[in-house]
Amino acid sequence: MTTKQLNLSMEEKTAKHPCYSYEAHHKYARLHLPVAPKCNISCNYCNRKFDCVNESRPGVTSEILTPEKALERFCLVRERLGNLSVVGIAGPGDALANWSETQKTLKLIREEDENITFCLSTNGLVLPDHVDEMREFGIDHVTVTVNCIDPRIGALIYKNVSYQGKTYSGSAGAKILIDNQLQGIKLLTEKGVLVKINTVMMEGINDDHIPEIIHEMKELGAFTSNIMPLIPVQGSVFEDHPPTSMQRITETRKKCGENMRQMTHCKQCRADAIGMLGKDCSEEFIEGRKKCSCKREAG
Ligand code: CLF
Ligand code: SF4
Repeated sequence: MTTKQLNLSMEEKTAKHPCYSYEAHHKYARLHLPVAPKCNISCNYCNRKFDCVNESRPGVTSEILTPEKALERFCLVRERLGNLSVVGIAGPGDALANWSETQKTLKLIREEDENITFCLSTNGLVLPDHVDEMREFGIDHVTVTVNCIDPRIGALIYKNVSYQGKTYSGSAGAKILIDNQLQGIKLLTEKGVLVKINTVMMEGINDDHIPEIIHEMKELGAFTSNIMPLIPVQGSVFEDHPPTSMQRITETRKKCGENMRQMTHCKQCRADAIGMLGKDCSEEFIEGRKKCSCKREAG
């Protein structure tokens, strides 16, 4: 494939993705299928009673679907929403820590629909093990949450990391996570996958480090960056940490924007979100779901 062809196909993929394209988020809908409950790391800003904070507004809990139920939901949503362009797996834990459920779901949907775009969000711990299979399943948009590239900073962010049957803490755990994130991102971008980097900005912890992260991500070929505020969650290690000010977020996005395109319209959606960003219509599809009255926007 020539560079020109690669660029063209990237543009085509992006044009209808509501997170990767600012313009698309006014026109196209995404469907999150909550098939991934387990997680293999423990972030200090997480309370595992709720959805993964790396992609979600804290304090919501999504129901878990089996792959078969997820297929049913996909068919129903596709029938009713003419503008559905993306199916995403974003928790409520880590999509790759539940790879058998994730892959089964995507396989069932691909048999039903050849064209829908697949999107996946992960903390990246086991990313290098899955890149080839992810490509086979046609996953061409992947979000990796990278909060630091320095294990000493990681030791402040991650309580522990469970990898290959052992649990690591402190900078040893953070180093395993970071090394695998970097390796996995490189493997993905080499295969033409559009990688988005989510970063939770924690004042006094990784705030001054973020431009360095984004510089490294650019070197690895990442496509876009989404810097999100820490929203302290009750019951998490960081429950008393100050929330990140939107002014700091805006300043950091501006600085990092010199290096990589910045997402500014993230809505920190729940793991079972349905519809256009900011216009969730999951209550039409999920029994007992009340319309979300939360007006909070991350960007
Ligand atoms: Fe979902 Fe995430 Fe894919 Fe989008 S969300 S898996 S990239 S299809 Fe989008 Fe929601 Fe922000 Fe995520 S607004 S939380 S960035
Ligand atoms: Fe929680 Fe997500 Fe971190 Fe796992 S990756 S501990 S679900 S915030």
